[in-house]
Amino acid sequence: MSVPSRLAAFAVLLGLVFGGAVLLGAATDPTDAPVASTGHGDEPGADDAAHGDAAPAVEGDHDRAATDSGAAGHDAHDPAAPAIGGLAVAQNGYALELDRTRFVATGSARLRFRITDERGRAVRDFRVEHEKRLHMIVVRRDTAVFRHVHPTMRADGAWEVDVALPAAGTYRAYADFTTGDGKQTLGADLFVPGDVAPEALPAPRTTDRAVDGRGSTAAGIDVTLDAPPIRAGRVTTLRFAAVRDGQPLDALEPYLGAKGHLVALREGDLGYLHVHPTEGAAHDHGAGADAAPHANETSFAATFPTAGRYRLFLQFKVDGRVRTVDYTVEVGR
Ligand SMILES: [Cu+2]
Repeated sequence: MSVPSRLAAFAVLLGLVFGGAVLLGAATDPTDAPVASTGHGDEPGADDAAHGDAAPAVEGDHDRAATDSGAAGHDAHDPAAPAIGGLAVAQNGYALELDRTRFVATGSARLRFRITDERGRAVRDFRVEHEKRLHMIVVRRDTAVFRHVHPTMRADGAWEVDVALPAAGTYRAYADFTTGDGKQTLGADLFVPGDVAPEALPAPRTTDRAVDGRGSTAAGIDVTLDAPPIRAGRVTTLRFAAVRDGQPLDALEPYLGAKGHLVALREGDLGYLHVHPTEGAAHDHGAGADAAPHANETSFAATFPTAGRYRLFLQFKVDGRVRTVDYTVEVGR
């Protein structure tokens, strides 16, 4: 084949792959509104490739001290101490061991893994946190795909869960759990081979339309984020209010023991922030006292450790269905 025709064939192939990715995106999120979808719909340009397929992000441990407190105990936390997790596959004596890390793009991939201790034995003594013994978050490294699933543990300590990895790319899988040594968040990369069209981070905006587990926005629920200008290292209260047709929702139904569940990820390394609902005495640090007085609101206290952009994924339940909204926020120095 001549060089020009090879190029032409390549261009056609790119077009096919690109079209496929768009179709996949549409299948999981049919919204074409300019919302920060969970996601897809924002132009999947290749301009963001710089971090789309980053190498495994086992970073230095300058933040380790904040999370390395074995004596921290159950859900003990100091809101003033920035804590970021998920950057290491093994930390604090625990390791995340995945049976496999390569998958095909599919609606349902079976993840199997164990949490092991320093002797390589499967850990089985987990504490219930937010109603589950282990939470698993899976995010494509451009944050365009977000999953939150709850694996089940077999008697031998192996965990299993099905998760949809709808398009090619590198994904970060976080295992978020609590043991007698405190809260742990380990992370490992998953690979879905194929042509990747990394999406740019959505621009910051304060309102997003909720997507349900089927990718539908038909419920017409909009959630607005209200927060003061965010500064690195300071406790910030993030308040979310849900409306439908412009009217405040009557209630946010209990989800994982609270009115909402928030995941915050740092752009660049996908560092996983620990954020805490401000509702309920057990979690109330004062910073968010009476921060969520309305039935349609939920709020969290977060300390963003460094300046830059972060992605927020808020999940809540309305009409019996878990719904997700996402945001990009800028954190100043
Ligand atoms: Cu969970």
